[in-house]
Amino acid sequence: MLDLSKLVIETPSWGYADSGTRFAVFAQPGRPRDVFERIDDAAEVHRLTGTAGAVALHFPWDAVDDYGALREHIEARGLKVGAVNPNLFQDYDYKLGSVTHPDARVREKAVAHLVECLGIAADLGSTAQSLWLADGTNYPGQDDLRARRQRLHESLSQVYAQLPGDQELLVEYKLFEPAFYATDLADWGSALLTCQKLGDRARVLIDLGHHAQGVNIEQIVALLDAEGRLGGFHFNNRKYADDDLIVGSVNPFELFLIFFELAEGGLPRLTIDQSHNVEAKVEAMVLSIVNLQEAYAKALLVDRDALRAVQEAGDVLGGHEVLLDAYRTDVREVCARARVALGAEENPVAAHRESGYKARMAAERS
Ligand code: LRH
Ligand code: MN
Repeated sequence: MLDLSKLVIETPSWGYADSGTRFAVFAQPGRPRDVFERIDDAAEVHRLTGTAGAVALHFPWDAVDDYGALREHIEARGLKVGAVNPNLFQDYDYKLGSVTHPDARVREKAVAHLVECLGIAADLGSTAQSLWLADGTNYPGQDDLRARRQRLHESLSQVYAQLPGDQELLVEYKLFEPAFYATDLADWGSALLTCQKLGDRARVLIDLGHHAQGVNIEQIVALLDAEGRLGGFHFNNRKYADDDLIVGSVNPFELFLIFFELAEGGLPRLTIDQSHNVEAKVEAMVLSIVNLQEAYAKALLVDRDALRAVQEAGDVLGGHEVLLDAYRTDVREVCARARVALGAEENPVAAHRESGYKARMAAERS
């Protein structure tokens, strides 16, 4: 019997809210109007799927006056607070960078926001800071690349020194955008070096949309996991750049291979990071969780002893065919039974459509 209870996936509060591209934001009827309604949608996704038991929050997007009340609202709906995501990419002062900015006053402001988020996480019972920096430059010569690196480490070490004992720091890298010449944390290597400089509770977060075309992400998973520095994931999928599409919707085989590597070690923090620009947001999140459940179930099917035997025998295709055997297995039925065992829906997407939740929210939240 497949056991999905170990799969605790964080859905992102921002995945339920308005989102779009620089060209347009298409507001959807029934969209949540505040963090409390975003939590309600996250709870509905967990009710349907059984493995979306936590919600990642973003600040100041989810800021409230009373974090105790917010925590109560989240826990009353059977959810846990996932990672806390600071925001150092929207304030005007951060145009030329935040913790890497040439001006010390701007760096101090950025560090103050990061320290504030340590307190918010403590109030909410969150055990992780999930840090993505938009910091970078657009033209050669715009700034000194080494000086920016030094500022980055000086600023983050001030924050790390104040990191409460039960919290970890997840460092997310991204190849480009919004910077289009040099991004200060552009790849796994620069993120890993930064984590090693900061301390043991600093680990790397992999966002599937943050790599150059053709990069072997499952190999990065294996490498970081072997170093004990794999902190977490932002699951989504892309065809071109940071498209933030539904996980598994473009390259389900890659997702399977990532879970194959993950199943080898322990599961790190698993978070969805998507923006649903034209598709129904709650249904998109439900389908994303189902895709993750199925990739995980297929990865658990791999006959690792058989795989090791053919690999040691140098049987080139033997190993590939062992993986294909698991990947080609239809796990929809075993996942349905596993969800029912968790008190969730056999077919969450169909159940969501039949529930009338979308229409009800459109009426209630008009
Ligand atoms: C940056 C990113 C980051 C979030 C943001 C919403 O592209 O992946 O993780 O803060 O999206
Ligand atoms: Mn991300």
